[in-house]
Amino acid sequence: MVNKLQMMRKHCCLLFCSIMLVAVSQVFAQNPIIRNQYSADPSARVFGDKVYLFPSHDIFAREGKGRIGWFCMEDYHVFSSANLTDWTDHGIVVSQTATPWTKQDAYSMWAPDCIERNGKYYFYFPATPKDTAFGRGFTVGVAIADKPEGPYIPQATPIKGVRGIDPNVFTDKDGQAYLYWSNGNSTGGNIYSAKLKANMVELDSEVKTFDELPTKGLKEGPYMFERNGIYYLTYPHVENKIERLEYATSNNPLGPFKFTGVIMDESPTGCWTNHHSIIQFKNQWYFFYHHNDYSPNFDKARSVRADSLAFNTDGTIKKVIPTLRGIGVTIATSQIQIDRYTNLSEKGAAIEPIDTADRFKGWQTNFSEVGAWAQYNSVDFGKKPLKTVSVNEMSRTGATLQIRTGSVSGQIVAEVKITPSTNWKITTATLVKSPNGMQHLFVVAKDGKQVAVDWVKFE
Ligand code: FUB
Repeated sequence: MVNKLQMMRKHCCLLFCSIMLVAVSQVFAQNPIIRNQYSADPSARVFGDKVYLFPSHDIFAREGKGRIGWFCMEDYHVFSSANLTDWTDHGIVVSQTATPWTKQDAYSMWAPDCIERNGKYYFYFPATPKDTAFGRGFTVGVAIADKPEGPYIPQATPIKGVRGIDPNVFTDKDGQAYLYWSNGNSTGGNIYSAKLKANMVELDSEVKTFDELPTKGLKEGPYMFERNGIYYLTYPHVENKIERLEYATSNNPLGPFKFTGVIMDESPTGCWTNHHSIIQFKNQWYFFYHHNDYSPNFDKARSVRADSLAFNTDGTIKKVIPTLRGIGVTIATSQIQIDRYTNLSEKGAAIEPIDTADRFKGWQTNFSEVGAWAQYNSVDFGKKPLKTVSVNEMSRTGATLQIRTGSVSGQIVAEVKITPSTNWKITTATLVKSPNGMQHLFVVAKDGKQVAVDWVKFE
């Protein structure tokens, strides 16, 4: 009875926190796409006319709370977006203290997934069970909701027969659902799968081990999808020193699979893990993954990114080259963060954090040479003429920036004359020509005097 009451109290508290967060949290486009907290292991899903994102939630361990220097996660948030530019944080949906079977102080709520079946939403998550009868290490549980943003009610016990992490659920065209997961260590380990019963919380077959995948080096984070009759089993794998994202293909969701290629190379700056999901939304394929953008010195505090993905005519996947610009259209009247650039001149333009003590404040673009530029693609100027452009800037010497569209030498939209200052300020200039429709934006240093730009906005 006491336990039941405690659980109810925890659920109410969670619901209250979630409602509070829904009211205040809106996060924006470009990479990383989640900008109000650390986020990792993104599982993106299309439900109705929105994309929902179910990531892990990295926090920092400290004395008595998790293992210092290691992954530390106590809950999950869900995010959604209708345009892939504006992301709404719906708050905490599942936490270790509100789940009956999890070890309450394990901080091991690793990579989750979510899937819809018959109007119910099934959220799968790995965690350490408090009762070793459910297995040692990690197992996988389910929480169920009537709406993608919750509230989710965790099942009393984890799924029987699953040992490991990184659950992923795939439903085939015939309605059969499959659970995939991984279990391993730095020297190896494997990816597993089994059919799920229609209730989505019990296995319905023997567990299959994908022994045909590369055997050397850790494999984890499976993500399965089907396109034109090809089943793609995609997964992070340590082929060299850190994880890269690979895929294997088959004509059956349970294999056998044939290693087919690499989707994303290892992080050039050394983020050890990567973890991804792949969706098609409004006729475009997207690739969600993570990188330690806000925590360059500690790669267990990660952030979700997204880029477009494309296929070759033979069904193989084109390698995804990570970008800062990411996905989604940016409205010209919003604050355009040009530090999330599409391209940057080779010399005289550099990106730096605004505040190294608080990376969530974002980045700035520093211009320091004549003709240096930053290119930012897919800005929607709409149909109505715009009159001004404002630049949030700081220049000790004063400087002149040109705002152009199309190319570095394209139409000059405005010249912004910046006066010297040691503080951030907003300088506004009148447009000489109002762009319309979708344009690529260029910010060019006309005189090469030092100037830092936070954002650019049209009105
Ligand atoms: O986020 C913790 C673990 O790191 C995930 O479960 C793995 O896939 C890796 O990203």
